[in-house]
Amino acid sequence: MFDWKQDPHRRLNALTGEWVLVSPHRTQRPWLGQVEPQAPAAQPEYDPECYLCPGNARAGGMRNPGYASTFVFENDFAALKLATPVARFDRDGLLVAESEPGICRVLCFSPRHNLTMANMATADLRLVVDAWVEQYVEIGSNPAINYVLIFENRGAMMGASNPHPHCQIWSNSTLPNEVSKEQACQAAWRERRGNCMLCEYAEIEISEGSRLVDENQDFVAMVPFWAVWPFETMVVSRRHLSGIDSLSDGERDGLADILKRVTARYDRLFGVSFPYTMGFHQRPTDGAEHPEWHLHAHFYPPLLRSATVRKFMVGYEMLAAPQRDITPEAAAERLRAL
Ligand code: H2U
Ligand code: ZN
Repeated sequence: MFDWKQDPHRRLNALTGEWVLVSPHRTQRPWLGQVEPQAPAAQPEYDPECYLCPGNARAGGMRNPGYASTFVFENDFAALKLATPVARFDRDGLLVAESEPGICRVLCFSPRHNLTMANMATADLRLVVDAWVEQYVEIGSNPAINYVLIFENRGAMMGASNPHPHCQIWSNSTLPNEVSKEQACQAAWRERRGNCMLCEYAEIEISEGSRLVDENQDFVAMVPFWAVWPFETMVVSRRHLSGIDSLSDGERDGLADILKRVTARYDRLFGVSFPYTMGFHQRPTDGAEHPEWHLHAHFYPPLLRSATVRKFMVGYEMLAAPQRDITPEAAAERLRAL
């Protein structure tokens, strides 16, 4: 008899159409590889060296105002710029390049250097949600911009340049790869079944329960059936919404609450400020309605078995397909218990 808890198998990611290899029996293997440095000790409330703290100087000579809640500024090292001339290069369909206009901003969640989503007050996180909505709408209304990606790199392990609570917003005119895969799968689903894929998926997760991590009246958080990262989670709105701009007043509070719940569980898992990359997937801002899109957030945390041992995406992952050891159900059970 095949044992889904123990025997190797692959699972389909319905959102991207890609497969992930699950090898639960490998969790027992020893580790003599790289050990990550322990996260630095507690941070001060204000760091005179921090380029995100209120009143401090940034690179390029700008100075932050003495802000009191959230603060948005144009990224001084923007990866994309609006004033990019149109250009296209194509040599025999093999060497193909295109100019790409865009807008990049940084959003500070709080003036306090030492806070994180997990330990911010829910009312203050709600102000962050409001700022996300405002940015999504404002940047998305630019005719040159068709996709707005809001994402947070948390922790040095995930490449965050600074512990000060902040996220980035990168927006551009074409659909980025990950978004494009999710759009194709959601659109095909809607075409075939006349329904929203993530509405149906969330219902299955709620009724099965084995991968649920947390929930409130507006959102559910689960380790997705097809999770790649050991403690990956996905936060999905209960109501069918194509974008963050359709959240009701109550749902904005609900989003703040679920984000705090999920990140607080993460922090309790290994007793450290948990590193991750998180971000929102939602409808492109190309003016179309996009009923196939269902607002959700992905959390991709790198830690595997302790605060100092991380998952590497190398070898088989780089050359073949992503692979995980601990099952999504086992990961969800641990997060649920915290
Ligand atoms: P990360 O921690 O996710 O790298 O985000 C920090 C961003 O802040 C990064 O994109 C920008 C970097 O370009 N930045 C400024 O815009 N001004 C500065 O003075 C330093 C960093
Ligand atoms: Zn700071």
